[in-house]
Amino acid sequence: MTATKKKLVELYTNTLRIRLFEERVFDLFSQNLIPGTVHLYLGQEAVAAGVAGALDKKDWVQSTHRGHGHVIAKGTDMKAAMAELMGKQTGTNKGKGGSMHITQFSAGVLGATGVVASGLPIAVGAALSAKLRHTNEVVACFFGDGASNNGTFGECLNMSSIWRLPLVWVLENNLYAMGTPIKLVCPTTDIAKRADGYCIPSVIVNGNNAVEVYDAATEAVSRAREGKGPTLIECKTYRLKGHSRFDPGKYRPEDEVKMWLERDAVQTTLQTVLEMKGLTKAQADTIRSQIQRELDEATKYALGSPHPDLNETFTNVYTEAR
Ligand SMILES: Cc1ncc(C[n+]2csc(CCOP(=O)(O)OP(=O)(O)O)c2C)c(N)n1
Ligand SMILES: [Mg+2]
Repeated sequence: MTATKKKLVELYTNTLRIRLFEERVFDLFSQNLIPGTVHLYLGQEAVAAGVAGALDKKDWVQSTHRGHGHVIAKGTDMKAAMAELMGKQTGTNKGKGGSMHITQFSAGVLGATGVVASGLPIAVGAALSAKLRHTNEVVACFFGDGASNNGTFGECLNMSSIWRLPLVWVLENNLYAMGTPIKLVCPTTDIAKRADGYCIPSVIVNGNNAVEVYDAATEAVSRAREGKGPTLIECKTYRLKGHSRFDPGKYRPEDEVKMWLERDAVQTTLQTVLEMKGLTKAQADTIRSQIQRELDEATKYALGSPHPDLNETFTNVYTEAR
């Protein structure tokens, strides 16, 4: 275990921040205050918290359609993220992106994307850019088990390996791609094995424990920064809700859901941090109250923000004519 006491506090705080943010988003979405759709990150919080904890501010993350947790863990302003979800002018993308396009370069967030597996080539490009510019920056790219069956997965892993790019591939294996169980579409549930074919070292971790994810990510980030190339981290995890909107996720067996509820990410991370004496129970309670206040402020800010002006309909949407 490599985490300092300060880091342990950060890991737990970020895991809980994402959980409470997503619970609030679910509530606001149910009240029709968030348009479009949302893919909640509930259940997978420890992955983003652990990976972001191993990155520096100058490093980058590439997100997915299930991206709220990734961008918040990397330091995206919670007010701007909430405003973006509501389509408000004060949002990260001036209200024109919404849930699946939250982007904040100043926080090191390359962006979320609604196109499954489209983040992988973007991450390869960003890592190649960092390498050519000698910036010493590292890129962490999140993607799902479903995305690993897309052709870009093979192309991108190959390129990242042959060019020794400063990349960390973070595979969030939550066992489902929409309603399709992984067992139906993958010959193995340990997708990390595929990295061997590209000579990329890989590791499988409990994605519901931010401390375990952090340890693996720290090693992967060091390798990347030292010019030794990419690592793939497969995080075993589970989403607590359905795929999106009001999908009740009824296709999942009850005993499977029960087993994963017993491995809850917030509880597992808290237990580890308490055992490692990073926090006391009383301190953990104080952290929860602080996050609730932060969240109340972000919600109030987003609700009180204006929608984009009609005159700005096409601003930042198309490139200017030359
Ligand atoms: C190229 C493409 N194909 C299909 C879809 C529809 N779609 C949205 S999410 C999803 C499942 C993705 O599964 P996974 O990568 O495991 O991510 P998870 O939803 O489990 O986080 C699919 C098929 C899409 N958005 N883009
Ligand atoms: Mg999945």
